[in-house]
Parts: sequence; C-alpha cells; structure tokens
Amino acid sequence: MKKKFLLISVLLGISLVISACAQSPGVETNEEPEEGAFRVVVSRNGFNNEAQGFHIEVEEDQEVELTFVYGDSDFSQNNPHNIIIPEYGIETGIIDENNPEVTVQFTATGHGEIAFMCSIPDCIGHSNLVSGRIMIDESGHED
Ligand SMILES: [Cu+2]
Repeated sequence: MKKKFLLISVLLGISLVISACAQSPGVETNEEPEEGAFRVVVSRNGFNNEAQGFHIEVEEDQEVELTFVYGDSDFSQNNPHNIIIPEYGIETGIIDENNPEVTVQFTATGHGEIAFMCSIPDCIGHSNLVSGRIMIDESGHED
C-alpha cells in the first residue's frame, strides 16, 4: 500500500514538472507557427543550416513575419550577421550573440523570387548566407 502511494506521488510529481515546463515562456514547443510567420536560424552553415537553396514560400500579398535567430552561439567567436531584403528595403541590423533575434515584417508584394542575404562580406560562412529566397506564389488562394 505504501509502495503504491509512493508510485502515485512520483507520477504526480513528474506530471507537475512536465506541465510546468510546457507553460514556462520562451520554451520551444511544437505548436504550428502562425500563418505567415517564419523562424530562420542564421549561422555560418547557412539559413537553417542550408548552405544553398534555402527558401520560404508565401502567398502573394501575404503579411509575412520573418524572425532571424543567431545560430553561431556554439562557435568560438562572435560572428555578426546583418540580413537584408533589398527588394523591400529591409535590414535587420546586427544579429549576433548580443542581439540574437530580430523580427521583420513585410507584405509579400511582387513576383517570383525575392532574395535575402547577409550583407557582412567577411562574416564566417558568408558564402552560405547569400542565396536566401522568398518564393511568392502568384496563383492566389486556390488551395
Ligand atoms: Cu553573415
């Protein structure tokens, strides 16, 4: 009987810890991101670790929220980046270990592929950060 009580107490304790973790702010969850919202890790390995061909897909005229997250914290030195989307006149400003997250917002106007890249030519891994694309689907909303 005592053993059973102990087991229940332990299980209850574990579930309390789990629910506490799930509720604490800033903890990554697997929830579906808001439509039009994207998180892109920027590191010497590329955008989300893709050296080439990284892109996000949006609908024409969609409101887009793009969050760039510094991904070189595991590197031996600070490695500042500055992401620009020239077509929209957008610049994140320095993203580095002191300013690890920047969100930009824009309306996905225009056609085809909008380029984004790092504007700091001597950042480590720069060649992996020059070919980001925003692909705009012009077919409308006929899902
Ligand atoms: Cu860079």
